[in-house]
Amino acid sequence: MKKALITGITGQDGSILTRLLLNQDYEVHGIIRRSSTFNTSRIDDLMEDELIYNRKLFLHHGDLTDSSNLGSLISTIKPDIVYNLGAQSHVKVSFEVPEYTADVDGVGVLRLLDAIIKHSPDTRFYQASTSEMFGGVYNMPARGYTESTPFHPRSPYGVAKLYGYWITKNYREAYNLFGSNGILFNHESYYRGETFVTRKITRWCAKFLNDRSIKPLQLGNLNAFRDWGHAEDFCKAMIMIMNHDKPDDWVVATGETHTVKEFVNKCFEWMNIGKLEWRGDGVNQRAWLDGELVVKVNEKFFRPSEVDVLLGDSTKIRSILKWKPEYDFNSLVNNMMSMELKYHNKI
Ligand code: NAP
Ligand code: F7E
Repeated sequence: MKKALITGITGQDGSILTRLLLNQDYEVHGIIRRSSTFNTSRIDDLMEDELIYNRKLFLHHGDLTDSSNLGSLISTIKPDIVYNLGAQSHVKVSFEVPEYTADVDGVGVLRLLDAIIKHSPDTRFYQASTSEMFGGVYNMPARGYTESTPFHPRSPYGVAKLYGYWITKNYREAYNLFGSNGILFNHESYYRGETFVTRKITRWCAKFLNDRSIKPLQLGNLNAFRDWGHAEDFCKAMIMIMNHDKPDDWVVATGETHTVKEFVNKCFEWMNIGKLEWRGDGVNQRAWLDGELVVKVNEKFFRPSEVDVLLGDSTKIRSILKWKPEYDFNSLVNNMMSMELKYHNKI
């Protein structure tokens, strides 16, 4: 039985990856942060399953800012694979807590790598790198960003993640560590955090269907383009990356890009309650449905510097590892909206 250790197990990707690995008979260990309220809602059902089905899922307190804790976890668990998914992952928030973001998303990677080299050098290491390292319109090839496009991060989050990317490559070259970077473009699901734009929209829509008198949906930059995929497809890519015979860097993306406004329109299409009428532009954009204001821009959601366009070219992982996403933009929205409706009483 293979052992995997996941940082960020309570997050969107951590919880989805855990399900996939348990189904492949892995023993899964996860690092959780101490919190004054429960923070394991995305994996609580798996903990119950673990008792019933005798699956091997173990949670340990820890933090990417605590090297002594990481050292003792690596030396006692000696995992076959570490998936480093833990991060302060919100781009806008990274402008408010830049030093903390650098500590967790940048230096945190170094702490973990160092613990592996000292206590378990044969452990394979996956680093959750991101399309935010590319930074938007800079040098974007026509078919999208590839593994060889130069980086130009546009937020403290992107800059911190770039350190994590390079230190993983450096430990590969310097110590022969099996360390791979998955450079993942945006991926979403019903399990996405509520303050990321897709989930914020689908969640509002489910509430709106239930009560047409709720306040309008307030968003920031409606014109940003994102290459949105489904988190389940992307977590499958992580496993393929770690099962490959050599460490490498991999872009994972759908190859389609859409604006935030298109995402809103698609959700309204799914609800089948009429077409939005958009008026104005920039800060003054608003959308109306049957004469009622339903969407408006609020500048408080703008970022000091924005990544305007993201599009990924994942030819490498598609041709070498035969990865292919099951979801496209349409089926992603369908899946998120139907899950949201299914569980809307719990919102
Ligand atoms: P997420 O839902 O925000 O989850 C982040 C996880 O990191 C949570 O489990 C969180 O714990 C944990 N965490 C935060 N600070 C930590 C710390 N100091 N020490 C240990 N753990 C900490 O993020 P996600 O969407 O699943 O993304 C997973 C990873 O992929 C992240 O590294 C993210 O930056 C990266 N990424 C995501 C995307 C995407 O589109 N989703 C794309 C590219 C890269 P709590 O639950 O206690 O907060
Ligand atoms: O924003 C715009 C916003 O916060 C997407 C993280 O997982 O993916 C994610 O980062 C776009 C941006 O994701 C609102 O300005 C408009 O242009 O959902 P988001 P993100 O910043 O792309 C990357 C790949 C990661 O690695 C990150 O960890 O939508 N936008 N209005 C809004 N964004 C938010 N959050 N809220 C709004 O109201």
